[in-house]
Amino acid sequence: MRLYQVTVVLLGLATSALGGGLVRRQATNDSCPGYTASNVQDDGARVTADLTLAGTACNAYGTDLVDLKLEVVYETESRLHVKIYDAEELAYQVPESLFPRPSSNDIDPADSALAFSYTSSPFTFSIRRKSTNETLFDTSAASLIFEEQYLRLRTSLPSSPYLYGLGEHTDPFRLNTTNYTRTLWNRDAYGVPTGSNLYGHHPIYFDHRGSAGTHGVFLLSAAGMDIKINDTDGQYLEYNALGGIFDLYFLAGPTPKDVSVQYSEISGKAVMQPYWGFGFHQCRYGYRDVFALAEVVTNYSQADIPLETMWTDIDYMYLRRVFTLDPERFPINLMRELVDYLHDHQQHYVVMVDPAVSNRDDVVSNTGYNEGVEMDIFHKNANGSGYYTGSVWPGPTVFPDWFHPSSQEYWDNQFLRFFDAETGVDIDALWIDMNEAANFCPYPCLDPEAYSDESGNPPQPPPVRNNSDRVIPGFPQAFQPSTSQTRLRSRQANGTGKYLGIPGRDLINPGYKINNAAGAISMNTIPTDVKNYVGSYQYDTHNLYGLMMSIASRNALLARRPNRRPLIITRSTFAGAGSHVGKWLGDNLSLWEHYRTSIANILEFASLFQLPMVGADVCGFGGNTTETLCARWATLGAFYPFFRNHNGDTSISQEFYLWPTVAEAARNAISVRYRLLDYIYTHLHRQSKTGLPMLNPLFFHYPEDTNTFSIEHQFFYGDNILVSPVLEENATDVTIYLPKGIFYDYWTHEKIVSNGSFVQLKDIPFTSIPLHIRGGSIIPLRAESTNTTTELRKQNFVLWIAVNETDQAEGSLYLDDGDTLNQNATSEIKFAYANGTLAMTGTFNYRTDVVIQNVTVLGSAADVSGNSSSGYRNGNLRVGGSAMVRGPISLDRASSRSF
Ligand code: MIG
Repeated sequence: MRLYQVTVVLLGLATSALGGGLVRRQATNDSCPGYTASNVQDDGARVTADLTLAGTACNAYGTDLVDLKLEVVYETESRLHVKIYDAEELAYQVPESLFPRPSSNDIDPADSALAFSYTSSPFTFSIRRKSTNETLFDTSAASLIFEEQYLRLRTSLPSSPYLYGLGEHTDPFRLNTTNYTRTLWNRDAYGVPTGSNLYGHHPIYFDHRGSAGTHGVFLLSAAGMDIKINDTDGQYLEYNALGGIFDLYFLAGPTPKDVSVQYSEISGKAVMQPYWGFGFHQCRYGYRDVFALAEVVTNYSQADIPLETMWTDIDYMYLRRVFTLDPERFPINLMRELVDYLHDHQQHYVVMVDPAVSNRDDVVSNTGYNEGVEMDIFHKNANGSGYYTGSVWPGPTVFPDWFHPSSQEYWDNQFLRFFDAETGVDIDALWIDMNEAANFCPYPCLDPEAYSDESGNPPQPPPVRNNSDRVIPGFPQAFQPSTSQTRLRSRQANGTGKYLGIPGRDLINPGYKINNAAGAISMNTIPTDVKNYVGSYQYDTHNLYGLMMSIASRNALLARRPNRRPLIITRSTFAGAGSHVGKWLGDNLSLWEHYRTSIANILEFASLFQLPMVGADVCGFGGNTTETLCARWATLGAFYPFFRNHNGDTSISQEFYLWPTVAEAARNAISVRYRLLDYIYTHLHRQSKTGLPMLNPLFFHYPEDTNTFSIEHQFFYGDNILVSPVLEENATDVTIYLPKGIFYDYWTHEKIVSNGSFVQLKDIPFTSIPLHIRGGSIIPLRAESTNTTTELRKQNFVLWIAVNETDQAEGSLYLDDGDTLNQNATSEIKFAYANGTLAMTGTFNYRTDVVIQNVTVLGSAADVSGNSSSGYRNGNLRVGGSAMVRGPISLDRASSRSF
């Protein structure tokens, strides 16, 4: 290796591994020499060059690499790929198996929307949008630094840019532009604090420049990093990474939606979800036994609130050990009866699985551990001896090494056994947690026995509850008082190599300290010097752990139910995760603030990161919710793609039926959600095919309307339903922005012609939520809501035609069986309305008896009187416009009707 061997001893650089102190040597960076380009080869679509360190190494945080390579590829008309990597090709690169690279068309640069240019000495490059001659990216802002453990690249930006993305975070949707650091290092982040690194790693940003266009920049890197945005020294964005390479994709847009589509060509297309996954889910941490689950199911049904899926947290496990059942509280026979009951009632069941496996084998046999030992798939200690032992819920635990070639077989086996449909817990979907990976034992983990929760307590089983007084109507005998009592008793790595990481680094204490909120990078996770089976280290692959568990889990669900779409909800993600799984946003709190920020957070995942099946814990996870917060949150959550009430173990209960207002809010909201289920399902299908997002921030629709650029509390559900929740505690009004155009109040069908203004909506009860339909759209709805999505699929459709200024509208409807992985008969129907005629075209292969039973043209009848709040006041749906029934319209064939 031709590395500078000069070791500059930097005084003050030594910091404690435990403290994770933030020693910065920014001053040193300024003396870094950068690189000189030579041997430039330009064959049109591809430009390559050698980059050589241009002077004395600055060794800011380690050793400068002397020889780099540049590769620029004009991959498509709208995508330009710039890669700066070490000539030796040792620095870590994310394997193709985890992040398949898009293929390049190697186009003629003349056909590209973007142009790459460079200066040789020092080497800098810039990316320009040719149509406007606008510079999008310009690295002359600071010298390039490429060290063994520190990489820096800075681009200058126009002042006060509109940047979005770089998740996962709970900061404003439009990112701060001054003195701002976004740290990416996946972490168990209880309370989802702002200004800190959270569970997921998505290094893409959208740079929106209004009428000058939008572009995207994706850094394909798994490295821990700080991305700094500031305006000292000119406005800039700067990557500061702990390793990897600069693997940058520039996406030309020019519209925000174009960028989403172009990113989907890199990240992979979102995975299709089962239809029932859009039903309402109930969960909490702390359901103490199977009776408690049954009670909740019954209570929902008695309250007449549709419950699609019952969830169970780690409570079901024997002392929190994965792949075991607590034989007293969650005995297998009752678990099977519970699941049978749910299935008989067209409901579903989901449990949590954590990656960490308890290393104890007592009382209840720990097959998950024993088989893992037999297959030797757990992570070894950094010194190679024995398994690395940390602490998670069950106390001392080991961690699957997803790089181990047998890890998939191991995971499949656990799922096939524990979730066996005939003898095990017959789950319908899966919830995976703690996969950052989270570890309660701080680094260095000297006593894994000592930590099994955040406060360091050993695992405590909940007290057994006397069931003699518990009547659970509708459940089988085994759940009733007479019988419940009796039931209750009842080799080492291959060494480093290509792309596996530069050898000889300090994998625990890199010189540059990212701003990890947990402290040092090994803190509360698998230590970063732990080697993966293939020879790479957690130092480089930490951020991939959740993605790898996601992929293994999806495969394992497919192993037990081939050809059924797996619904998997994960906490930790990496770029591209949306093509495998859905995600929830982790441990928010029952705060109005978190209710509000959830909107930007779901938009980030659905619209920017191509992970559309996303939702926050409705009513809040930590802390105690209130009746009004939970009511409002029920109505907002109904417009999250993934809609689940989930709660922490020490919080007061928050099932929707517990307060009258919340119950009514939930009934209203679920009813709207279900009636619109095919509408949003159609959008998910579209996103899975094209990358066009199923949720839209306002600026996605109105990219030239500057009023929309910072809006983060309103969004479009699908393309056409504007959701504008009330935002403040005790408030019954909200000021919303209605972009220029025609809108129709969802509840009253009142037509609103907006010239692009902020309007105040008043008298919005806690049981409702303002919704507006965009003029120009046709919305397919089920005629009635139902108790389950299985019943919903038997309902006829109605169409609401919301015409635009020229009395036209269009919409679409996708139909399939809702569950099969490989569909063989689907319908993709386009509706178009013009000149009083509704035309249906498309493909019509999905067989159904369901028809369109009526069609309503909104706002076509004489005025609907009253202001926009009147519809809320009495809670009734008042239909303005004319409902036209012209006999049922079949969904089997193209047709055309005049009205
Ligand atoms: O450290 O399984 O985010 O949803 O209820 C907490 C218990 C572990 C964190 C998850 C949360 C879940 C909880 N888990």
